[in-house]
Amino acid sequence: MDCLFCRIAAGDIPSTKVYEDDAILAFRDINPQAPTHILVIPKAHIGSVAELTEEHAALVGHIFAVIPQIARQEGLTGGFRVVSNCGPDAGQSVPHLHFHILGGKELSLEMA
Ligand code: DGP
Repeated sequence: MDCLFCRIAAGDIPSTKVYEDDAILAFRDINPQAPTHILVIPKAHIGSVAELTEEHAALVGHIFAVIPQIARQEGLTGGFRVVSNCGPDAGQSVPHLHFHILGGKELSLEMA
């Protein structure tokens, strides 16, 4: 399958990595919406949150154990936001599950 984030996970397309292990990769967003804007992805292809099942519980748990590590590493002491856009109404533009970590400034509370 020709998936942009699968290609980034495979190293075929370069990215600025901030964390990597066997299961997941975190890298800087190419179009940052905040001073710190990182994407966390599973290396295995999952389309979005809409495709998650109990089968993915350990993987999602792992992602959410690593997110605070990344936030600490990035010095986001004032807080941060975790966002996953799911489907067209949410503006998902890359159909591979990803969690945005946004921080480094006071973020707007606007949600829609
Ligand atoms: P979303 O709109 O939630 O699907 O977020 C997709 C994000 O992916 C968007 O913030 C921009 C980012 N992005 C798209 N293409 C690339 C790329 O080639 N490299 C990196 N680092 N980020 C990308």
